[in-house]
Amino acid sequence: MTHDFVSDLKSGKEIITAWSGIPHPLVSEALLNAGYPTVTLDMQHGFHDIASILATVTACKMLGKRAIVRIPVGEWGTASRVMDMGAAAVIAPMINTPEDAKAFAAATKFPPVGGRSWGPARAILISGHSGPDSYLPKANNESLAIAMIETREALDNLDAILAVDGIDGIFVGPSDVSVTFTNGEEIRQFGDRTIDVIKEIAERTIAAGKIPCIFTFLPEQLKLARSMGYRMFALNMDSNIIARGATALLAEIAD
Ligand code: 3PY
Ligand code: MG
Repeated sequence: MTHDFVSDLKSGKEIITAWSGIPHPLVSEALLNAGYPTVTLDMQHGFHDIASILATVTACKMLGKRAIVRIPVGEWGTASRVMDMGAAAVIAPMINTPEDAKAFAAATKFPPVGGRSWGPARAILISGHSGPDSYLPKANNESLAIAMIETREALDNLDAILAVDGIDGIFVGPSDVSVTFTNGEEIRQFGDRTIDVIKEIAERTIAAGKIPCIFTFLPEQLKLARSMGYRMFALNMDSNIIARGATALLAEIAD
């Protein structure tokens, strides 16, 4: 049985995704073995590419789990390709306008919601459907298109973005929110100058009936976001987790 985190999220449950920028499936395997229900493979700032996505989606399936992919900015063709490879969800950064959101939904959802081109032989295999006739009517509902809100322009357009058919959730990037809302003056995730923005995005996303998601670095940030209503969280990333583990280990033997 493959764990279906998409229906968990859609039914109101909370999900913590591992976050991977190191483009090797063994790293994601280690994180999934630690207990995360899914892993997000980052092609924007992490170093995953199409080859590592293909290999890591397979590794996830081997462990009975599905993967999420964050695509680079504006790469709608890549959104379709990772869906074809069997990603269960796609996160698109820097969605600033309803036009961005429509292009993203068009790449990830089949008609009548979007315009995703047909070619999901491998996605059918990974999703466990018996064939095209079973996959086609379910694919749009069994996948997630998640739009990142990270700028003032995006906040100004939030209601229009939330109204786009096919956009299932909103993902807040607190680093970019800090940089853009302070006009480059500070990088302080969950800082005093942006905390109200983060709260407002959750409220408006929940009011629109969509899934509020966010990146966090620290457990206390995750708990704060949870108190605001967020339901999907990244909690730090593979490279930092390795570095923190190494630092803690070395500290244990230091004089
Ligand atoms: C941000 O915080 O800006 C992100 O994109 C999280 O990865
Ligand atoms: Mg960002």
